[in-house]
Amino acid sequence: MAASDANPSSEHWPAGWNVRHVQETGSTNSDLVELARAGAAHHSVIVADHQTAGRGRLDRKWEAPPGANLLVSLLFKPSSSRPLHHYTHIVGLAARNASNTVFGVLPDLKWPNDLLIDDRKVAGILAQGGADFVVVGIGVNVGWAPEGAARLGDHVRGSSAELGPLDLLRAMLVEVERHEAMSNIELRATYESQLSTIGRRVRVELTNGVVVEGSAIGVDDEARLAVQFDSGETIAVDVGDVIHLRT
Ligand code: BT5
Repeated sequence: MAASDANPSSEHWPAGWNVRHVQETGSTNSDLVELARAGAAHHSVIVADHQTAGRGRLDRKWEAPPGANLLVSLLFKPSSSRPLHHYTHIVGLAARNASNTVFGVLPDLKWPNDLLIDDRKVAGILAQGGADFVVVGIGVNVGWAPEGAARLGDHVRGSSAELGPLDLLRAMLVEVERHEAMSNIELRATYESQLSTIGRRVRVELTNGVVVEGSAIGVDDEARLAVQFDSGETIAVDVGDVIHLRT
């Protein structure tokens, strides 16, 4: 679907970001991947009030009614030796910290990049890469959540209840830059220290449908989750759905 621009006159974004705000589109990720292939610059951003074909990972859907939530994609064209998966960590960490700055709510970070409140999903990330770029899309439930998920609005206190998705984005962009300024080593350490999955008992549904259970003991250089079975054997999980089990 062709994107229609929202009125940008009152919107101020941090310097260095090229933010396009649209009322409605199919998927901000699909739009930005197309723009990236056509030469869009590092730090191009598309934020939508509504997506008619919002995408999750593994061809799943991402739902949100018009105007309720943050639906945004960010383009990174790294020039350094930074691994592309670091950008998904940067966006996850930035969204977590910005939720705290704007709404006073600090969600848990679940491997690889979901944000949770009380073990319910409040945000999800979808990264799509090209040869020299990565588009990181994130949906954050601000005012609406589907059954079984969480929204920031239920946990906000005081005047920040009047703030919305674009306020969250503004704070997020500042946080993204703060994390981009970190060295690879510092970023990895920050990610691991904030990842609530480490040390938890987890159930992992692998992409081939096999379900395994064990303890999450760490993350390796490729950001794979190390899961140790009760037998002592360890596997590295690349892609999969992780559920934190209650102990
Ligand atoms: C994700 O997928 O968590 C990635 C979501 C990325 C969405 C953003 S929005 C901006 C950008 N443009 C896009 O088109 N996408 C990105 P996954 O882990 O596969 O989770 C998807 C599953 O979460 C669905 O199958 C539903 O069960 C559930 N779900 C759908 N909408 C949700 C919501 N608003 N909150 C919580 N869970 C949701």
